[in-house]
Amino acid sequence: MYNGQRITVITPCLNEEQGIQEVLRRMPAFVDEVIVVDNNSTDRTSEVAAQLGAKVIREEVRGYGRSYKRGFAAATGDVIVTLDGDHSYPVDAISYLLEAFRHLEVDFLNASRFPVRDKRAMSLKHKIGNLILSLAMSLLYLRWVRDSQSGMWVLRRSILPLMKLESDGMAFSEEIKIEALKHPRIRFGEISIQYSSRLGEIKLNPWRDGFYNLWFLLKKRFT
Ligand SMILES: Nc1nc2c(ncn2[C@@H]2O[C@H](COP(=O)(O)OP(=O)(O)O)[C@@H](O)[C@H]2O)c(=O)[nH]1
Ligand SMILES: [Mg+2]
Repeated sequence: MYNGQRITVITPCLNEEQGIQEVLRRMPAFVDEVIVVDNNSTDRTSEVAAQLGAKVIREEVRGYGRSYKRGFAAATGDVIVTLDGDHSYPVDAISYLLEAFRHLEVDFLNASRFPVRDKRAMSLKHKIGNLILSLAMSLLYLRWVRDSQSGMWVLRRSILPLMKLESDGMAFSEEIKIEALKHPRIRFGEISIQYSSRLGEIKLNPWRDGFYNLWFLLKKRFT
């Protein structure tokens, strides 16, 4: 419980046995429920997560968005916090984000990774790609969003039925932000966090996912 609210943390994992250990070891005690959505990892992700107290859900169909939708359906907390299982997002900043969520009086808070202080955390290619995607989203929806691709958010569980979440893949990250910021009843905010280099291997394919996400933005805006 945090300020009288039940807190659920959701982490999608595909072969993150190394990262998920660090994430779960650092999980603050006030978190009521941790859900790890595993997509048939071939390493020990599920075992490690279960051992460290997470509720493990096995999703058969691959995909980042698909996994989040499974996790959301299983979540019971009032407030949901999300992050990757690769230990690149700051687990110890969850209380800071929950405080900001309350003080800014928002329903969806995006954790922006910019400015990136750790030089190894994000390549120049990723930074440029991210800037293009974030500028495109900001222009298409007339709302400044610095990090349209961040995987760390805080949201009230009660807003989930207000959003139409269709993407099963990496575009889910931008889709949930678009759904949040364009809905008149959802208050959207963004705040900076520290981002570090991930443990284990990256699952994102920068060119394929980058261009697909740009196309997804345009399609979502104009159809
Ligand atoms: N369950 C599940 N998790 C995934 C899938 N693809 C990526 N992930 C997880 O989603 C998070 C984001 O992927 P990552 O490779 O870190 O991408 P990046 O942070 O955008 O560079 C990580 O925790 C991955 O393990 C998937 O198909 N299924
Ligand atoms: Mg990551």
